[in-house]
Amino acid sequence: MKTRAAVAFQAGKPLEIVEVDLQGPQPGEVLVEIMATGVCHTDAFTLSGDDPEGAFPAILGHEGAGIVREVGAGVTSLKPGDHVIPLYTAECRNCKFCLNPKTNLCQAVRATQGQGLMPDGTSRFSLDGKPILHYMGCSTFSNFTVLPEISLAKIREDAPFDLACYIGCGVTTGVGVVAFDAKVEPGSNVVVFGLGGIGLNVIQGAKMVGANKIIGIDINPSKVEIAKQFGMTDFINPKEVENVVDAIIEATDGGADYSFECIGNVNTMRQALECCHKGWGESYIIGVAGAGQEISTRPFQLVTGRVWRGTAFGGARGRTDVPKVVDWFMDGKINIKDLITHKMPLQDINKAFDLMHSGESIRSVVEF
Ligand code: NAD
Ligand code: DAO
Ligand code: ZN
Repeated sequence: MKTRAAVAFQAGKPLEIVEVDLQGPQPGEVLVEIMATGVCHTDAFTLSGDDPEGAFPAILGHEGAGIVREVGAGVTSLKPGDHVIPLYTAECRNCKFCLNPKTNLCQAVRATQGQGLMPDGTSRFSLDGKPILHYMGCSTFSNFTVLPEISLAKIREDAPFDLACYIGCGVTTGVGVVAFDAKVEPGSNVVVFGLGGIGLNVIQGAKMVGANKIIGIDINPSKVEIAKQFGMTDFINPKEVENVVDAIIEATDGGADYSFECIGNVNTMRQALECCHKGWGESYIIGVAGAGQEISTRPFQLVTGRVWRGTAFGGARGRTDVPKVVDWFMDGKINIKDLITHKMPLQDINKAFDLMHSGESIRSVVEF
């Protein structure tokens, strides 16, 4: 079949809207009509050429929601008409990783996914007979896309696509790290570094589980209003205090119970660890630092009980946990609407990248 897609032909160049060829689902695969997709920093990172795994031409996008249109042989958990969210972290429920309760990093399709290919080592997309690569196993910047069955979470049908798509990355990453990874207890003091699309979701996750103080850290004071709306109780601008770590320790009677780095900066990662309470404070790295960068701290920070951890996709096991996050949203426990600051049709998708780079948007959503 033919499908409209925004193709990244080259690093650093705008996406081009073209009709591409899409081969139908092979055994174990599913054809999905994407109804809406968010545009995330990771798409921009890959498009910029800085992503060591980035390869072109490719159809980017990994934060979508849509409807199953066809299933390949052997697919048992999905049928045409089902509403789904694509998963950039699959959940096969069978690999060594899925069988270990300590991780959500299913490896069943990891190797081929990283090469922009389906599990059989080929691409379903092509143009003029030449293959176009998939991206993060999702390629949601295409009206129709093909994914492995294990890379799709079935969701309830009353969830609106234009908001639910954000659950495919940003919402689950932020809310999930609080609920699934850190398991933040009610009454905890929480510190969130970076009040962007991820940090605001950490804040609303912390509010949802009943945190006490939720302290936001950002160098951009324009984020304060929306962060307060999502549950931030205190704000510290590092530019306005002598030492941000000392300011947090003072505001929390000794340090954070939990801190979350949602920037991708190795200096703020260190601050996030060192602002944790002696004896038990846990710091989670969510932000992705540039290739080759390294973190450091004095080992005595760990000897004295602080814990440094990292997380991908909020620790969520996609097929199991994404439907739960959709329920939280539909039950009014989390707010997505106010984080979607811009919407546009596919032909204007490059504007979403401009809005992101200028800091004007929290999340742009493309509707097909
Ligand atoms: P964003 O750009 O929307 O937000 C970043 C915020 O950090 C901004 O508000 C900015 O003003 C603030 N900031 C920048 N430098 C700062 C500094 N030195 N001190 C304090 N604040 C500072 O980004 P986002 O979409 O929220 O993504 C955040 C990070 O999370 C990115 O690195 C992204 O790649 C990563 N991410 C990780 C996962 C995961 O699963 N681990 C998933 C999605 C995104
Ligand atoms: O190596 O098993 C693996 C999967 C790694 C996925 C890590 C994702 C980290 C976050 C990147 C940004 C997500 C949009
Ligand atoms: Zn697995």
